Amino acid sequence: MTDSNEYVPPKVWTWDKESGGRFANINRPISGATHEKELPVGKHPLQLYSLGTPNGVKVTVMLEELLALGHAGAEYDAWLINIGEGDQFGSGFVGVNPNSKIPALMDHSTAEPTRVFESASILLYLGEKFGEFIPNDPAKRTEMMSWLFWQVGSAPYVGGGFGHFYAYAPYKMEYPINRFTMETKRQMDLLDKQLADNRFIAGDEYTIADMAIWPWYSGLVNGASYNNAAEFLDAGIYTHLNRWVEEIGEREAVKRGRRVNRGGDGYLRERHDASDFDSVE
Ligand SMILES: N[C@@H](CCC(=O)N[C@@H](CS)C(=O)NCC(=O)O)C(=O)O
Repeated sequence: MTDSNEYVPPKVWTWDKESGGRFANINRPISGATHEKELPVGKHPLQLYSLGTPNGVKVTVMLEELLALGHAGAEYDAWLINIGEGDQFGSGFVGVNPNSKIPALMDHSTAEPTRVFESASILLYLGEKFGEFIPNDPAKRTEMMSWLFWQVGSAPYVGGGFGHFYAYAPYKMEYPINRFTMETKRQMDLLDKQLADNRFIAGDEYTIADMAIWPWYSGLVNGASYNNAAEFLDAGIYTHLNRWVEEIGEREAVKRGRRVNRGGDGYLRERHDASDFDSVE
């Protein structure tokens, strides 16, 4: 370790727009809208404004799982919010999520349209609305909630910590990479131990906790995240986590949910009907 380039913080931090790194152009220290822009509204009661990142995939998987169970009321329009272009700072989007992050949901089936933001809050909202993927037994429900909240608290160490410094920062720095690799591997080890004794995250039932956790840790395990960080993380050693990643990934609803709000062959930038998937097969 060398401290020759040590940063000495000024007395008062000021906004340096040239700080570099991926996302530098969209990060800002001020909340709220930067421009006027209405959101489109499609034909279904549920309008999702999102992107096919792990946080976005949680919700499209849930909606596809609900549809697979026959809940016609879970039909949805999914609109792509390009966070690289700053769509999350449009006035319409900020009206649905004042925190300017995907995913955000509007439910037009309620007397007054209901806005829902934060991915886990959306999962809970949909789980309660349709009575699915949340255990009825109080002890099982509590265990499920614990893992759901664990995911919300843990993801920033993986994405904003490990992923950012390993893959997106303008240059590699040993200290933050060490710090967040340590934490990311600790989380993977924790999940591995939990999944050694349980088929699903919260026990024997597939729940919204699985839907919240899977998109994040499947990417670490199968190499999809952070320029194939699986090797660096030695992800193969977490055998129970790998088993669960594979099992969940085989579900048809998960396969469909992963294809929504993304560009590229086989993916849907927008999704307005179940038949949309056939059009890009
Ligand atoms: N805790 C939030 C995190 C959402 C989040 O970080 N979304 C990212 C994409 S995965 C985003 O919209 N970033 C845009 C920005 O920060 O401006 C959730 O779970 O919904």
